[in-house]
Amino acid sequence: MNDLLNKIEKALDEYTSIPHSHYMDKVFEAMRYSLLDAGKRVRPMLTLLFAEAAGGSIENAMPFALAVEMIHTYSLIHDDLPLMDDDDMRRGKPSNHIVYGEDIALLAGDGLLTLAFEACLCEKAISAVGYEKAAKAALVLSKYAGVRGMVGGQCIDVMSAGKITRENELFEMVSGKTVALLKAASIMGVIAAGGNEKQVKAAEDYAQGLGMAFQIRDDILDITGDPTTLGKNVGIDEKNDRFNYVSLYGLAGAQILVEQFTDEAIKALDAFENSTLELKNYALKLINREK
Ligand code: GRG
Repeated sequence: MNDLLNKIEKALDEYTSIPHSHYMDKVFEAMRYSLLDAGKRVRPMLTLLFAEAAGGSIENAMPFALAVEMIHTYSLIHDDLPLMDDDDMRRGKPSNHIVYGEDIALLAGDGLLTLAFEACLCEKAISAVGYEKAAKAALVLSKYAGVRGMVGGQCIDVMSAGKITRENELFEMVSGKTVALLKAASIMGVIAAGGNEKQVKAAEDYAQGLGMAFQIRDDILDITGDPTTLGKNVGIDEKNDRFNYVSLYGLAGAQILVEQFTDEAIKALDAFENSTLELKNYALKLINREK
């Protein structure tokens, strides 16, 4: 695991070391400030682990792992802006706009969003997996990151503040806001490895369970978590009048759901012939995560 994390870190650094004019110094610094040496790297880990599970290599899947982490980081930068969640701390340091200003933070997010698609379709990606798989992966990423996925879920979140009180609406919001990008991460790993449709479906099902568990644990940590360990502020949902799984089931009930959704994720792994022990252990590790 640590070896994979180091490889992701090194590749993110290399991929964002792009020659540029001095007018762009600040935006590149801002992009790298939020992207590098930060975060748990859940999404790129899923891409790499699913690539291995489907019989592929870490190296060939790496451009897609970088892409999903860049999209995730852009969403965090934009989410922290005063016009969204208005949060001043992220990944253990002041949020991007606190350091670079709102204009540069917006552009740094845009820069990461678009660079992600360049990573999927760059020369290295094409020579690793070929045009067809690279295009398929880019399509999956665009679908799950956009209005059909993460952006759609975020729209429900923004438009529904104080209004959602039913579980089916909450499920729809979380399936977009949090689950969709985890699905993209997992499916892209299978695609990069040349996996079959059954494996694509299994990766999707695993991410559905893991993503629900991940978000519900996030809701719990928003109440019980330590801001220093988490690297972000707590009490955000209450501040923003957001209904979540803890409002619905209480802390203990929500933790039971975390375990149930994790079980569902693990069951989906039966579709793979190669060992999926690391994916299983990864899901189990996230059940009691404190950050
Ligand atoms: C399009 C203007 C515009 C904004 C998009 C889509 C979006 C903003 C924000 C959604 C991002 C968000 C807060 C999703 C919730 C998912 C979640 C639990 C994120 C935290 O992920 P971790 O814990 O974070 O993996 P690290 O820092 O470890 O990577």
